[in-house]
Amino acid sequence: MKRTRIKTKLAVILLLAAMSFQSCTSLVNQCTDPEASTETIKLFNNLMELSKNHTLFGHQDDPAYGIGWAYEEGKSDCKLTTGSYPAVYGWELGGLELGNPANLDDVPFDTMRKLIIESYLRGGVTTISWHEYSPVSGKDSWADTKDTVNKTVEAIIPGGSHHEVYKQHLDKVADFLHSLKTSDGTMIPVIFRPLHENMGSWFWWGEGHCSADQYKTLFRFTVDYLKTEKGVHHALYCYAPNGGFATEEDYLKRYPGDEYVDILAFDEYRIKSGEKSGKSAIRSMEVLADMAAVRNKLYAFSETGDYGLKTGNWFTAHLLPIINANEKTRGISYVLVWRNEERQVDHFFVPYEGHEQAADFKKFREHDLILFEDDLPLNLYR
Ligand code: BMA
Repeated sequence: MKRTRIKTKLAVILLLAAMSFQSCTSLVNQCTDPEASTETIKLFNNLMELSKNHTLFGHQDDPAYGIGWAYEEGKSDCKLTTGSYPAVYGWELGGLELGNPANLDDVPFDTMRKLIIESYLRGGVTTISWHEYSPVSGKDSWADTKDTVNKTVEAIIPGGSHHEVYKQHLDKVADFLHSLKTSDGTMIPVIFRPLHENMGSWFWWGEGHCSADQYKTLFRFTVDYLKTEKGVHHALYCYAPNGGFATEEDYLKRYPGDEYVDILAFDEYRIKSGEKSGKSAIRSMEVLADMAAVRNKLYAFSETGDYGLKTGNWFTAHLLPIINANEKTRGISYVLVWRNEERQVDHFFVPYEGHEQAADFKKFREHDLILFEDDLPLNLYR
């Protein structure tokens, strides 16, 4: 049913596209990077179009490992329970900057690259986060953030004592991004989401550890350096503070600026429909919807999930009603839940095969609003 409806919609879209072809053959670049690659521009434009009626579903590390398996060709907890891979794949770079062969969650970067290329060829979307080890102490991004002011940001922005080390870290990120290409040399677009959850203080770039100006300087430097110095032109930039903001003013406190952000997003966990947490998430999406509309940006729910799925039917009874609450919430381009990691008790966010919420998750996939990879009505890069 769902697929037939989507295909009918696609036929209408194609017809309209064909009708307007003569008057509209040039590609309009709405990304912040004036030199964005064709595929990146198309990804942005297609997500803009799709998000009018749909929300793509994403899962962190999806084809790498799940509950009871790891690194098995073609496997995915999403696919095992719903029949399809997710439409969006989250990946994490933490550790790359140290020259490690695998990230902080033991995902080898070579495998990550291979899985990113494969998912791109299937039509999926890549989003990348970076829990960067401190360029000052070399410790992980959570270290020395409790009860102390961690001055890493001050030290790594231009003029700071460790600015050169930060640049070396970015060089490694740029090298990895440049390696994401198909056999014909097409660069694979990525949604890069650095310096996230910055309104809390659990990471060294968090609110308690730097001024708003220092944070903005760091974000801007990061984007400028990747684009201008390193020639990265296949990235969309996502700004994703933790949730809980109720006004545009709150959201903009550490916002680096419209020229630096393609996707306005936020992270918020353990949301329950009808409760304070659910209402707060709806409010945050409404704020983003209003801001995105006037700025011509995408908006997204960049991280969420119910740790260990303790809440019954979380996908259809909580997540879905929240993102389906009204026209503004429905406009989010994608929602991503975190990883299924069996080495930590209850550290999973999508049901695995045999889990009691597998049927509910399948029902979630079948909703018209939600798109998994097999439901995508068009190639996002064409
Ligand atoms: C956190 C947890 C950690 C992980 C980190 C980076 O939320 O999943 O186990 O190391 O994200 O992926």
